[in-house]
Amino acid sequence: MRSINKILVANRGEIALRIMRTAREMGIKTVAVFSEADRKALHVRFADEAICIGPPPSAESYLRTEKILEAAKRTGADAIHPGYGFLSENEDFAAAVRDAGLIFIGPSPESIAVMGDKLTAKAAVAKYGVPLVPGTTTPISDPDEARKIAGSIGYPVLIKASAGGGGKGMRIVERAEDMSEQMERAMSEAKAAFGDGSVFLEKYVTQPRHIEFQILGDQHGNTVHLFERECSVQRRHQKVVEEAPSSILTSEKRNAMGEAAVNVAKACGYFNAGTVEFIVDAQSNFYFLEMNTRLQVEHPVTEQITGLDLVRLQIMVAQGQPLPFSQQDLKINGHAIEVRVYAEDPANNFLPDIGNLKTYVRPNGPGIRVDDGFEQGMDIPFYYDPMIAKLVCHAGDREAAIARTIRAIDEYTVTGVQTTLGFCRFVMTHPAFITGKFDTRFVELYFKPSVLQPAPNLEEEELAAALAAMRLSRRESTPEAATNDGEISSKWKQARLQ
Ligand code: MV4
Repeated sequence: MRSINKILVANRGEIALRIMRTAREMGIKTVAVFSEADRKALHVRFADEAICIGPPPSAESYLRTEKILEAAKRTGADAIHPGYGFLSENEDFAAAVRDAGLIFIGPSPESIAVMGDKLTAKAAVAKYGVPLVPGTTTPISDPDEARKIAGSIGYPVLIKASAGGGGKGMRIVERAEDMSEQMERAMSEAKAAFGDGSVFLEKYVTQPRHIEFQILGDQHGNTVHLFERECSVQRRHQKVVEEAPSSILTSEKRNAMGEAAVNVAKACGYFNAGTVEFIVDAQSNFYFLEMNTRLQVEHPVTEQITGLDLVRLQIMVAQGQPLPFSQQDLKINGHAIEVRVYAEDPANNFLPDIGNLKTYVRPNGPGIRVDDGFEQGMDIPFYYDPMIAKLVCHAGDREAAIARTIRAIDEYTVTGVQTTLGFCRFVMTHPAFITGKFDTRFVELYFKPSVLQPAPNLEEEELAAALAAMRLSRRESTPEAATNDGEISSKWKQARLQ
């Protein structure tokens, strides 16, 4: 047991704030690091101390191990939380933090290394009886051998880069005659993108669902799972909506997958919070895909259904404390949905729409949680991920959580930049989403820009407000006029609520 007094958060935005809030509740001091683009950011204001670590590009600031370690030394921080992204899954960073005599609030560098490479990850978990997609567990470079394997598992097959992640470097092979060309392409792409040209083969699972399990391990060998998150609604490997629990899992399947997830963690001696990703086919067979060795963006849905604070648990585990509960103590309470609010224009191929948050009014009320890092009037910097906020709604069951999410989206008012709120509303109201009958092709199958109602500009909003006021005052005297104007203004109102 080594107690932490001051945490440096090696991150920015909503996740830096999220971590600092828990630290403060635990009586732990906080240090922010920031780039020159983030001088006025909320995480800088929230922290007890803040240190500038360089120019705006992440490669010159948030990705610089030596600057972060120097900031820790200068402020006397005794632990570093990496958040997600940036250096969070960099084994050299985790090792450098440990070698500087500081506590890394994350897993060991060895666990990060094993799970960072898909082939070493598959090899490690195979020994623990975790189901894998049929395919190879060693690199393959000979097209003849690849055709032989593909012939026995059946086409289509998928070529994946061992070092890749998030769908990068994947290639579908439909027929034997395409194998040589696709393998060559995959290997050279992987070499260029990751500096490692190793590829492997897997049977291509069609219509898959992406279901991931939150796991948590301590440094005494205890590991539990905190149930699943359904993340099938994605756009180009970018998650859009996440929910917990998944509407397709029976409790038997949940237990089986949870047990497999715990075994994945055990296979790499994992401690801290982590996520085990599974792909689930149309027959409900599940297969291990990869493990993310960090706190995830979508961790709040798990917090809402379990009542736990994952950051607090990460800090406790990092201090060497045992988990304060066992698997049998954990229960799912209700249903939670997270929608990601990006400064992107869904009508224009989701192009980032960075700029000034002219109006920024958050939804509120029962069951609403907004994790964000902005206030009205702030600029969204061009250099980083354009996520404005995560809107998390919790209710007694899935139907109520969907209704609550729609209500909250309609309360959310953002002007100055385009956002994905209207797109998320489209998802919430789509029959396939409502019935739970969807897979990772949801966006591809159902979304086109014309499904979005147009978002008005500010003058139009003012006009709408004036029309609404007129309608209200006339309704008392002349009903016909009210009906007529009422139609116009309700259209405006619908548009405004996007
Ligand atoms: C697959 C697959 C089908 N079959 N593997 C995409 C990202 C990476 N984590 C793995 N991915 C996939 N692996 C086999 N053998 C389909 C995907 C996939 C996917 C997975 C999860 C969520 C969204 C996805 C979108 C497209 C493809």
